[in-house]
Amino acid sequence: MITLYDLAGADPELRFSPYCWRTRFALAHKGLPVDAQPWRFTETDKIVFSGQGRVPVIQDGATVVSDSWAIAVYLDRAYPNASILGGPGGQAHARFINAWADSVLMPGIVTLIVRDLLDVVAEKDRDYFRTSRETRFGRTLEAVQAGREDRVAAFRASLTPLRVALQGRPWLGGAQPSYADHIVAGTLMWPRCTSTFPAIAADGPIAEWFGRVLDLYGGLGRSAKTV
Ligand SMILES: N[C@@H](CCC(=O)N[C@@H](CS)C(=O)NCC(=O)O)C(=O)O
Repeated sequence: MITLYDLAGADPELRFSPYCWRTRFALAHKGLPVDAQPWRFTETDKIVFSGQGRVPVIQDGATVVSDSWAIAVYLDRAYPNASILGGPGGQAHARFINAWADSVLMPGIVTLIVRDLLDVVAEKDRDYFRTSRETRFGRTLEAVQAGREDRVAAFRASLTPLRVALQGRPWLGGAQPSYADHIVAGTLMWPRCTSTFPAIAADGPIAEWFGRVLDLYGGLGRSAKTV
């Protein structure tokens, strides 16, 4: 069984990392059983064997892989059935989606929920979380999140490429879901699990597609713990 080190909150059942969710969906797509171990920000000693300090990390027998993208590439190489990347061309396209999610989608979401995140992280992570994120933003978490009701329309407008890509199509992967779907839906699991603030609109092509992803793999996303 593959072991996944998976970011958890104060509640060990609350799994909320946008990167770990990409890996969870990818593993489920391939039907690979996973032992998803709860990991907290301050538990870097637990993943020191991976040579870095971030999750997801997977251990598959003697093989250790960190970084959600590297894990997706590894999984398709080690377990070619039910491909998530769809060969070199598909991998190149998914690489763009990954870059878009990391450089546009995530920065858009974080300013809507970062103060809410403080309420869900483990007690022992709270100081680290506040200090590291406030250093990054140069402002308090409260100041970063303030005014989100006024900013959410601009965030939703920034999702137009996603909305257009999904119009009349069931999946980003085409007729079947692919890692492109896992990347974007995994990222959207982050606000879904940690905040009651509606980052995405309740209706329209994105909500409909996200609903379909939540129902995949026996309802893996839909049944996940939320605040
Ligand atoms: N590029 C990495 C990013 C991984 C990452 O940043 N993970 C976060 C959890 S969502 C983390 O471990 N953060 C540790 C920290 O902030 O100290 C990937 O795609 O896996």
